[in-house]
Amino acid sequence: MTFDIFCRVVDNYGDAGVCWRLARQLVSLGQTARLWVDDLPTLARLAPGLDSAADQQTAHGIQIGAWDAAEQASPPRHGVVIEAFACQLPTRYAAAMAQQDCLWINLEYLSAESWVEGCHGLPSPQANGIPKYFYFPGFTPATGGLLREADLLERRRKASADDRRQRLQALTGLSTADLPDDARVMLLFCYPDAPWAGLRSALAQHSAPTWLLVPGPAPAGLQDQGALRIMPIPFVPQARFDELLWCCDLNFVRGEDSLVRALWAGKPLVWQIYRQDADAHLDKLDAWLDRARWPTAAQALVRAWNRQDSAAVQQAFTQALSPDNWRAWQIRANAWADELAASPDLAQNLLDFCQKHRQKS
Ligand code: TRH
Repeated sequence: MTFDIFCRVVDNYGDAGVCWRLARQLVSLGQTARLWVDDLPTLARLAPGLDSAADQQTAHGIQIGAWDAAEQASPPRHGVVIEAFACQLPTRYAAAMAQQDCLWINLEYLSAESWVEGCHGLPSPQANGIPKYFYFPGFTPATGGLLREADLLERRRKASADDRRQRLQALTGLSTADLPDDARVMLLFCYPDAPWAGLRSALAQHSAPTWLLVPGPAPAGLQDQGALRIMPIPFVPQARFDELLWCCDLNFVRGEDSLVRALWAGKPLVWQIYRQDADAHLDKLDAWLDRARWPTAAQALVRAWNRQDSAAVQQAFTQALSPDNWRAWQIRANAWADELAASPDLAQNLLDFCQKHRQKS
């Protein structure tokens, strides 16, 4: 099948990150993928080697087109058109879809809320004469699932046998010879409003040393203190982002795609969810925490992190790092990754969904 994926970058990296990952997955499943994106420089940060100025190019088997060029393009005959995150297709292109007998999918944002199960896969009638199907990623078999490459957990297992210092050095350029044996390595990938002062206090006073890896410049004021060392690192290509997560004992992640990758790492993680109006994101966070079933202190840490409450972060983090809580958190994180991996991944589910619809029509 041919998949045309449309992506508008609202901000940050997640919109392009999810679409690029999905396109790569579909190609690896033997499908044809075209990706139309309105912000090539952002995509090129995730996939170095792309030409940020080219209207058309092919990379990793994916045809990549600038958004403006899509207005002149034809939808693929009997193909699938994926509108990522309700990004609104170009008018002329959308008008041509019925004649080309396309299947129209709106790929939604990830949510752990239970209503998602009831809405996943539902059609909604559209002005161009064909229905648009809502496709919800999610954490249960009644949803569209989570993106996961077929060999991901096997690659993770193999990487765990490698020397961490060497892996980290090769990936980030950090000189890791003086990484203490008993140090914890943590990644801090968060939004600018994260209450990092609480994290700094908890780690500075902790009995074991911590190396905190910060992609890009660290927030002003987040400096070495006590047992804590701050290590700015470069942004790694998306294809190697998992390796970075695997090197760490705990990953602070954000948005959508880095959350899913940190889940597959099978390690403790702290998620900073993308903010929504009227604090709607806090309900989404609670729904996710219900499924995560972290130890109580780890749950309190995630809530405090998302409420910008530094004092509560310091207290909960200190508790979450106590030997019993830490062990319980590690065990649960690993078990949850295995539980989630028992379901088919999002790209395979999507392909099955489209093939079923094609057979019916
Ligand atoms: O960057 P994000 O916050 O992106 C988004 C957007 O804000 C979007 O509008 C919003 O809707 C969505 O979140 C929920 O977080 P995310 O989704 O984790 O995307 C980050 C991407 O960057 C992900 O694909 C991983 C990648 N990445 C790298 O490839 N290398 C790196 O070094 C780092 C730190 C990240």
